[in-house]
Parts: sequence; C-alpha cells; structure tokens
Amino acid sequence: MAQVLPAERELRRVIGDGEGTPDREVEGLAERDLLELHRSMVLLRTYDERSVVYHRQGRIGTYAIFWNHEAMQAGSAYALDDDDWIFPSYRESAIGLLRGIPAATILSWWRGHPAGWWNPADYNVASICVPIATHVPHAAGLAWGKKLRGEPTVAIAYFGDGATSEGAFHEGANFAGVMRAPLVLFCNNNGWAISTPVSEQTRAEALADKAVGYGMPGIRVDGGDVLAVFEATREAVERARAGEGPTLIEAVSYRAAPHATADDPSAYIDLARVEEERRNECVGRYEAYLRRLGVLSDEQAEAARAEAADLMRAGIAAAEAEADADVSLVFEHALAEPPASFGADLAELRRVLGGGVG
Ligand SMILES: Cc1ncc(C[n+]2csc(CCOP(=O)(O)OP(=O)(O)O)c2C)c(N)n1
Ligand SMILES: [Mg+2]
Repeated sequence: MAQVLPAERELRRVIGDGEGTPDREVEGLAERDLLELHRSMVLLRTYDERSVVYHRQGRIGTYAIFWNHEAMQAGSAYALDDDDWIFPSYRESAIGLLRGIPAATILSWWRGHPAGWWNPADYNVASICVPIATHVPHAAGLAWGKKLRGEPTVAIAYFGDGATSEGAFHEGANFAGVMRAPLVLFCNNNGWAISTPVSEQTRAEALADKAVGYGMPGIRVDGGDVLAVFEATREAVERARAGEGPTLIEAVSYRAAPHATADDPSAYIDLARVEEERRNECVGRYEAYLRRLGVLSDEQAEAARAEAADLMRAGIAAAEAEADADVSLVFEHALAEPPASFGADLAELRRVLGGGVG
C-alpha cells in the first residue's frame, strides 16, 4: 500500500534568493536539462506576451494570459515521457508547444479557426479544456485505460484553484484514487478564480489537503520555482508508473496578470501583491539561478529569446494564411435532422456575413 502523506504545509523550493536562502540542485538534471527547461520557459513566455499583442491588434480573440505560470507548465511537462498524456485547461493552452504542436495551430485555436484543432493521439496532448475541471475524469479514464492495457503511460491533468470546487474534479480524483490510476492532478493555485479569491473558494487550509480524502499524497510546491515543480512532478510520475496511483500537486503562486484579455483585475486584486509577484517572476528567477550556477550566458539567453520570437512570427503568419472556414461548419454534426428552414437560414447567414466567409 502506498503511504498517504498528510499534505505538506511548507512549499517545496529548489531556487534560493541569492541571499539568505540557498540554492539547491536537483539530482539527475544535467546542464543540458537545465538549459532545455530555460528554453521551454522562454518559449512559453514569448508565446504569451506575443499573444496579448496579437489580441490587442485584433488578430486573435479573447486570450487567457498565463504570464508567470511558465515554471508550473515547463517544469511539470519536463518530468513526463513523450508517451505520457497531457490534459490542458485554457490556462495551459500553449503547453503543446513543448510537444511539437506548431504555434500556428494553437494561435488558430484562439482565432476560433478549425485549423486550431489537432488529433490528440498525434502528440498525446488532449484538446484544450474550457469548461472548468471536466477534463479531470477524462484524464483519469485515460490513465486507468492505459493501466488496464498494461502500458506504462501516465496522464497529467492541469486545472486551477477554482476547479477544485467542481464536481468533475472530485469525481475524477476519487475515481483515480479507487482505481489507482496513473494520474497526476496538477493544480495551478494562482489565488484567483477570475474575481473569487481562494479564501472564498474553500475552508480547507490548503488545496493539497483534499488529496487525503481520496487516499493519495498531496504535495505543495512553489509554483514560481521551475525546478521544485519538476522535482515534485517527477516524484508523482514515478509513483504513478510504479503502480502506486495518483498524486495531487498544488503549485502555489499569485496571478500576476488579468484572468484573460477581457478582465480588469484592478477592481478586485491586491495590486501591491501583483507588483511583488511581477518583480519575482519565474523566468527571471530561474535565469538568476542559472547565472549563479554559471550555466547561462547572455548569448544563450538571447539566442533562446530570438528563437522563440522567430517561431511566433512564423506561427502568426501561418495562422493568418489559413483560408476562412466555411460558416456551415458551425452546424456540422449539430443537427441530426435539420429543420426545413435550415437551408434558407444558412443562405441568409452567408448573405449577412458577406464576402470572405465561406
Ligand atoms: C463549468 C464552468 N463554469 C464556469 C466557467 C467560467 N469560468 C471560466 S474561468 C473560471 C475561473 C476558474 O478559475 P481557476 O480554476 O482558479 O483557474 P484559473 O483561471 O485561475 O487558471 C470560470 C468560473 C467555465 N469555464 N466552466
Ligand atoms: Mg485560479
């Protein structure tokens, strides 16, 4: 029987502050790994910052900003094998970049274009989930199915603090616990569910405490510390692969950007806290760590940024080069028996939309 640990109160950390708090090193990570993690974080940061610009230019639709969530995404994804399955929420929309999904595909998703969908089996990355927590049972089911087939695959489901109040989260977590499914439940606790603070979300002292009720370990980790996230996820993945079942990871941060491009958090958020978080953002923290270790040079940092910027330029160009989709696609598979008026309605819709759209 796996031991059920009480959720740890203290946040696990690897990266120190360059002053009183010392740096640690993660066993098994070579210099090459440290730089690969850095490239992944820079890629995600660049994707995010460019996307906000593209949104303001009217080139993509509403966009869920993940600025300062890069450590959680890159650190956890690096602990997976390519055969392991990723179930992202909208906050992790671009995590597929780390599995080779083209930037154009993800940008097309935010443009509401059908080129923004992919076959999940091509990358072992499920569709981006917008309904809160509904992908948690899917991930639990996939993980259990892989176990039944005798495959060593692990699944990871990403969701927010608010998602832990949803029925689907509890159903998925309980199912995974009962079936000892090889699942990692990765909660990005950024302190907010749009304008609802985590203090109004739960009376639990820590979200990781919820793990105990499902008979699985709960781990709390500093969500701005990419190496601590990596280490905690690796531990959870090893448990899962060894047949010991799921783990709940609570990665703690504070949302340093609006919920999405349509949100104005100044109405509810603690702006001083946001400032503090922005000063201590995760890419800069990791770069400072790598420099203290003597691993990252200015040239390498610049090369990572230039590579990511090129990828985004090519990505938006390719997304914008896609021909407009035929408007009838909206109704495809929606109506088993279209009403008699359907043909005329569609013709009217084409007329209203005018030229350019199918
Ligand atoms: C089932 C469902 N209910 C409500 C919403 C509207 N909604 C979109 S984001 C959000 C907040 C989610 O917060 P959290 O789980 O903390 O994730 P975060 O956005 O902070 O990453 C809500 C309520 C939704 N998308 N799905
Ligand atoms: Mg949240």
